[in-house]
Amino acid sequence: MKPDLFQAPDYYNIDELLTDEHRMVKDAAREWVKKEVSPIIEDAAQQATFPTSIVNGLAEIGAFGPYIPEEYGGAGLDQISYGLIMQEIERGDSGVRSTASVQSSLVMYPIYKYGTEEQRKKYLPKLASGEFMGSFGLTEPDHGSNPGGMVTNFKDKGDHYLLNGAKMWISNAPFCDVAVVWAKNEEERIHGLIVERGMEGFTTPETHNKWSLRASATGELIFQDVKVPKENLLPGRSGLGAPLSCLDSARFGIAWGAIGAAMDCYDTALRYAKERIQFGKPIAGFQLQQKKLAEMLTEITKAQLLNLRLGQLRNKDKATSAQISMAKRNNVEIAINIAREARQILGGMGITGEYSIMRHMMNLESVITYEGTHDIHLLITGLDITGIPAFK
Ligand code: TGC
Ligand code: FAD
Repeated sequence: MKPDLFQAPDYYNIDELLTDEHRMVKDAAREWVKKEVSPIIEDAAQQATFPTSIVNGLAEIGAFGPYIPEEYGGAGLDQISYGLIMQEIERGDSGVRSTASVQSSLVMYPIYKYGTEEQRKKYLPKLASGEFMGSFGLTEPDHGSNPGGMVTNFKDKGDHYLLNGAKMWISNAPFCDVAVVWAKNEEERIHGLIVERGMEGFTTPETHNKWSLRASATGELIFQDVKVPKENLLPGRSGLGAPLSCLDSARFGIAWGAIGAAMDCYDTALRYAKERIQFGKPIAGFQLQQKKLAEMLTEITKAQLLNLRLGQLRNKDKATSAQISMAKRNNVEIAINIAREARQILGGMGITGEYSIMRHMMNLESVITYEGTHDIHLLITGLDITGIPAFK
């Protein structure tokens, strides 16, 4: 792969709107990605392996629990810092950002928000340091967009719960030490349970042959009569709203992350277009290529502003789920379109692993599907503006 010469586009001087702490956090993550992710990520993706060597670094830049309070091992940062870290990591690779998103928003967040003090103390510091890796089990083979229909269930057996069922498409599953699993009790009410590797009857087979997110490990969570101690239930909230509130946090991180991937594609295409000579001049001098580059930068700039405003609202706890959906949907769509246009600017070179664009493009096919598909987010906006649900 070519050396990482990334220069971030910032057409509207958005950096000026950030605090010193935001800039410090962003720069540290950017430098770390250049040094530790860029040199190894193409090989990891080609070989379809999760690069375990980056776990410690992710913990050091605060990517595991950026907004979790420091007393539990988190970085104690605000939502904009969280977004900036996700943006920089996904600039390197969406799969690496996935690992951080799941660990932070889908494992640490529910334990912090809905767990007991004992659960927080037991799990959060280890998750923040990367000693423990976590996964989040909501999706099932027959229940993806409609998680409320889940059939994974647990029964009260007096001194423990007995868990049965299966989750599919689970990021980090093959190597997770703990899984936050959503299942129905005997009254059909959804609860979160912390399941630990080593519990009898709990297995995590890996999903192979993916053409997307190849540097992220995906798998299943299978529960066959797993005895889960009663103290592993998350008592703070039940019902579908509990896992969906975790998705709000993860979707917010994706809205920022996708812009990172888009920025990398734009920057790569711009540099290539200035250097590549055809018909006696750089292809950047042709109007058709300028149209592509100008439109990419316009969309990136609009999405950066959307993210910043959403971050300000999140900092005041005022962002609605529907606002987060709009940003996730818009930003992933513009990122995937930018990746496709950027790939064309590179011509044949665009399909090789010499450049990051094709990898981003393939990764974004997962990003536009997970955490709520593109169409589901549109329906969430539709519901918000009309008051009429069109899901069923
Ligand atoms: P609905 O009846 O609308 O809602 C059920 C209850 O939930 C409440 N609620 C929310 N609460 C908090 N945050 C949200 N975003 C919420 N959205 C809804 C709602 O108020 C209600 O509460 P209550 O008290 O009245 O019961 O539910 P529905 O069954 O009609 O479904 C709505 C729909 C389709 C929007 C929802 O199911 C949905 O978002 N589906 C998409 C599923 C999804 O996003 N799955 C993601 C799995 S995790 C993942 O992909 C991780 S990838 C990680 C990575 O690698 O980066
Ligand atoms: P389906 O729900 O079957 O949808 C298929 C198509 O039908 C989509 O286009 C969808 O938009 C459309 N559709 C569905 N319902 C409607 C409707 N009401 N109206 C209109 N169109 C509709 N899940 C987890 O729980 N944890 C994870 O860590 C996780 N990681 C993932 C990692 C990867 C790489 C991938 C690909 C997925 C991951 N997922 C995870 C699962 C992901 O959230 C689901 O794939 C996603 O929610 C969609 O579910 P589905 O694949 O079953 O598609």
